[in-house]
Amino acid sequence: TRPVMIAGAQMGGIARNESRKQVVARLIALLRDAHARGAELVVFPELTLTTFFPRWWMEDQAEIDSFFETEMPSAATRPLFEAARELKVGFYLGYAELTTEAGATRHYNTAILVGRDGQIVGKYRKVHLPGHADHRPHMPYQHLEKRYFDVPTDGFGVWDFGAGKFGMAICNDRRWPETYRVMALKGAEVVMLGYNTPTHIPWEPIYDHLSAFHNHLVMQAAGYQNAMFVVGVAKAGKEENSYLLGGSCIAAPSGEIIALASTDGDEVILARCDLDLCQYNRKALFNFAEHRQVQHYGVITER
Ligand code: CDT
Repeated sequence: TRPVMIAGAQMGGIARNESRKQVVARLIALLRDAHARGAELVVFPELTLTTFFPRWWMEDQAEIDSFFETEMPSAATRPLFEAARELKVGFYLGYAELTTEAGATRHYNTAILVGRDGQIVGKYRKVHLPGHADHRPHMPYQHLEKRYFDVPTDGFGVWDFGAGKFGMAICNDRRWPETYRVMALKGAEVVMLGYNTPTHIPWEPIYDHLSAFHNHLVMQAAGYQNAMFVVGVAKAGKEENSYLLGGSCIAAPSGEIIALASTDGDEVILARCDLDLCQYNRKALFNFAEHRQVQHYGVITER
């Protein structure tokens, strides 16, 4: 067996005026709680360091950029990295990244994997950016990921953590089967993802009553169909004028949920994930090399 103790650190809402320092103190408390329960790795949500700012239309670039990090670790986040190293616990952290590439400014919705030594192991930038880029003042709040973030050129990666292979995704990515399959084909045994999902989608309310169902449906199906663990962690509960879905969970290669949050606030969930289960399934029903018929899949990569 290859057990890894994986925790999800769900977070309650983060107020717009909450400082990075205040948020990092919450993250460290969750990290310590998870460590006390035996966690080796803690998954935090998407955009963990601030409120979910794409809900507001902003025109002042300095105001927009105030929600982004230009370095990681920064002065504010270094205590989290130090706590990780002290406790020997790795973590996944979502944040807004402001960077420069070949002289051009880029804004990404980013997640990093930090090893048990407190060093960054890998970085992933959100591929599927949902919402809209235009101002919709008639709605109670916006979802302006298409305005504030760039689609990256780098896609889905897989990194070693302990004895296993780990991939990262972010929120809306979890609804797309390609996300998991690409990483599974690269060997991922665990996909970690954070999310901020309003329970009411103002421009598309037809599925509001099914948001919790769809959240688990996609992650459980992905775990089963790709013979992997899926760790989905919410920023949950009331956040400013929006209500965010909770339901943080760990889905196993069987498709079963083996850890589940029961609140919509700061809460640690934990499961012992035996990564050998992934290899077992991949030698049987989901033996990709033996059973996939790629000659029939071409349309998936066409525009
Ligand atoms: N953050 C994020 O990607 N949220 C979306 C909300 C629905 S589309 C506006 C999600 O897929 O959960």
